[in-house]
Amino acid sequence: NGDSASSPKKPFVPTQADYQKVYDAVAARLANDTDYDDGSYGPVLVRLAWHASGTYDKETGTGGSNGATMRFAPESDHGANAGLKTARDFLEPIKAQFPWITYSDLWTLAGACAIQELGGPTIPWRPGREDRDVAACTPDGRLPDAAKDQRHIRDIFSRMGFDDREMVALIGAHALGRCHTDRSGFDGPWNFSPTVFTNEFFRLLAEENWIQKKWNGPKQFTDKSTGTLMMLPTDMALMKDKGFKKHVERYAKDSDVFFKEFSDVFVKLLELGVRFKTEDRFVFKTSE
Ligand code: HIF
Repeated sequence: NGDSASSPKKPFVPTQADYQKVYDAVAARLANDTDYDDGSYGPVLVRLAWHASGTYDKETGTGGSNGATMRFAPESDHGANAGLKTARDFLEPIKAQFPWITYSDLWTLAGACAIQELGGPTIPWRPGREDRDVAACTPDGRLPDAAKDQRHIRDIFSRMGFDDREMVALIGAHALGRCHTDRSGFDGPWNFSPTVFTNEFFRLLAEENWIQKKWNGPKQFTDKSTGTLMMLPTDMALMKDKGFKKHVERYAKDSDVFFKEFSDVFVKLLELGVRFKTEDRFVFKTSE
């Protein structure tokens, strides 16, 4: 029969082991390329995965992590996406090494990898996203504006299908990374260890004294004790709103609860707008 003759032409169907190889390649690049920002590309990879997913609109089913349409203008030029070319370029050698993975799977896998490699919870992940062309780019204005308040947070994140608790849990990811004046206009990190995933964002938000920063830039807040940390107006809004504040206090007190609830909601974020063929998710092994 023709089985053996035709088998070399069979399409390559990647297994969990193949995706683990992609994970390992991203993790190795993170470990080797430490000459960037605070020593890691991890935070900007998390931001790429989130901005690729957070365009989802549950009413129309448009946007979300399917598509990877941020490869194209106009979406790549949306103000909210400033600086994310750095993250996309970082992943190009990985895409070249594993050409079978879609960009949309790669960007979300890299976000999950970064959370795990920076000491966060495991982020179970599944493949199945398809890349789309420029026609699928979402309109500008779907991602949040940091200058706004709790009403805006609820508007934007309920459009994606999240409730209050999930919104607060997600925003704990601002433990990672920093703001850049040449990207968003804001400046500085949220805590003292911006390359380690912790519940510090909540502890500092709840316990520090935050005052408005005196400068020529957009309105942001700084900690009274050192003047080196920052909070965005949207971060501060979590303390002004009763429905949000109770979760801030819960997460500030209990890192385990935050890790568990963050993992659940980040998995949900990375899957917005995707029709998967499989229920099963992979749990990637974190590097040593
Ligand atoms: Fe961010 N976010 N984010 N964000 N974000 C920035 C940076 C990061 C918002 C605004 C900003 C989430 C929600 C919101 C990360 C991850 C997540 C910056 C600075 C701004 C202005 C960009 C720059 O100048 O480089 C707003 C208004 C949000 C809704 C309230 C998510 C929950 C926290 C969904 C999320 O996961 C990460 C990581 C960074 C750091 C990027 C870096 O380059 O270090």
